[in-house]
Amino acid sequence: MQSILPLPTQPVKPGTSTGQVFWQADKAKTVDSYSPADGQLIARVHLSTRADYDRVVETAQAAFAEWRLVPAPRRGEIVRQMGEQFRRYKRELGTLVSYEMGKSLQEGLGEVQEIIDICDFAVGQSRQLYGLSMHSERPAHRMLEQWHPLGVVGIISAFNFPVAVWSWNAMLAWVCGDVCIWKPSEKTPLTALACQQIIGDVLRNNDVPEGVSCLVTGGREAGEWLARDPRIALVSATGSTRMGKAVAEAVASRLGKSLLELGGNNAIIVSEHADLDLAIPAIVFGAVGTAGQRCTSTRRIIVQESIYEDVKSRLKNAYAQLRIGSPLDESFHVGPVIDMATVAQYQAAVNEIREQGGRFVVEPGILDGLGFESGCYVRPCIAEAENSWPVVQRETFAPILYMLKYTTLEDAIRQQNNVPQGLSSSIFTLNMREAEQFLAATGSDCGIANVNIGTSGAEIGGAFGGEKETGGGRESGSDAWKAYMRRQTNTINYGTTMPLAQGIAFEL
Ligand code: UN1
Repeated sequence: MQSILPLPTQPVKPGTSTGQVFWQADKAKTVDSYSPADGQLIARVHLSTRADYDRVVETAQAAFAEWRLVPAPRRGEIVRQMGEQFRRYKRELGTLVSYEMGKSLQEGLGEVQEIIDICDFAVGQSRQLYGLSMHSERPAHRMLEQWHPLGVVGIISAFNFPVAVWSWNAMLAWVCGDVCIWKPSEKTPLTALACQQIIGDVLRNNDVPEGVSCLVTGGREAGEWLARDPRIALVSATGSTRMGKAVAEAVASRLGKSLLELGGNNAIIVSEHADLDLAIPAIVFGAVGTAGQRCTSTRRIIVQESIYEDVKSRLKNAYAQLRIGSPLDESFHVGPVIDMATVAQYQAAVNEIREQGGRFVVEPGILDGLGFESGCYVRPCIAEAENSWPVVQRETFAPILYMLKYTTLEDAIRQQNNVPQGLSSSIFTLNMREAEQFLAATGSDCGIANVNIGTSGAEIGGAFGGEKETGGGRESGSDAWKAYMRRQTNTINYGTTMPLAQGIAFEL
């Protein structure tokens, strides 16, 4: 399997993308990347030291002073060229994502497609960094708002979307005039380095200042450097709620800005008016895609009691057809989870479900033997459960689907909302009243609410993120770009008098 890609044989250095600045990375310490597909060590990446980090930030700050002067459409043109590079290397990068992270090759390619899509989006956005203009209450005055570049943006990304989530942040931040320091997950450092290489030529060819795109490697500590550092104007963090709370607290204590995209506990409501031919494949892909490790993965289905048994037997049939195996072999539907720690979490959740009295509709299990040597392959399973159980209330990043029952739609919506997280949700119904109730202010409380499609696989054009413990941030499309800029309100007096607002008289 190692021959699929030309993987580095020597430890790789993090740093800036054009390679002009090399960090004195700690040669004694490396971030080791193992493929969950076959358990092999596929790369050693030097760990950034605090001194490296400081050099990165200084270089980034100097780059910001220049980059913010480049006209936004010109910055967009550079991002357009990056999109071309990702088109060129889609197969190679998608394969590496699949190999390093474990998601199926199709999903690895899909992830690179998300990068290409956000590049295209950001190019258009570069000519649409619009501010409003207002009518002043004073005569011969004009009011408007402008959006200016913000500064250095720190991007903390998770293993499950090792490259796409970075691009949602970075491509927008760049057209907005910011510079980026990326700290990828320590579980997937190689895909991050590959991205830096892929855009390196574009940065060099366009004489982009060194430091516009930086990479630091490390775990929790490196994340804390970014969160605590007042030189980082915005910290955009994707990952667990626990991580997000720590980042939010550190950033808030210095009154910095954070953009959080944290855990989900996403449900699909299946009404008696659903078209089950649509619902079943959506549920299965949502629950087992990326081996249940998307923040948008379907974790719960809430099924109307009159069709509950029918849905159960259809899901049993569908799960029986699932083929588990190497993510790089396209005949398999489900690849491994990221590592043994995740397997342990899966097992702990399975035990807890049994202790609570949950019944498995599709049995769990850990696979071993030929093809499963990494120990990271688990069986997607379905358990009949209660929404209130602690195990159902928390996000287990594994392919475990909970089946819940409802009588009235109000009850279904109550169950759907009754979890700490608020990322994605959907309803399957052909009844227009039910669909609208679900989307109403009294309906789903999530950042994403869909009708007749699943919870995962959001397009980049919409604002992506969620409420409650999901963190409230919005990335990607719509007006998410505003988080990467600072807003300035301007009032201009072009008259010959000095009237005060609110009608205040102040005569000298
Ligand atoms: C994530 O899991 O952090 O909506 C992002 C989806 C993908 C992105 C998921 N487009 O499933």
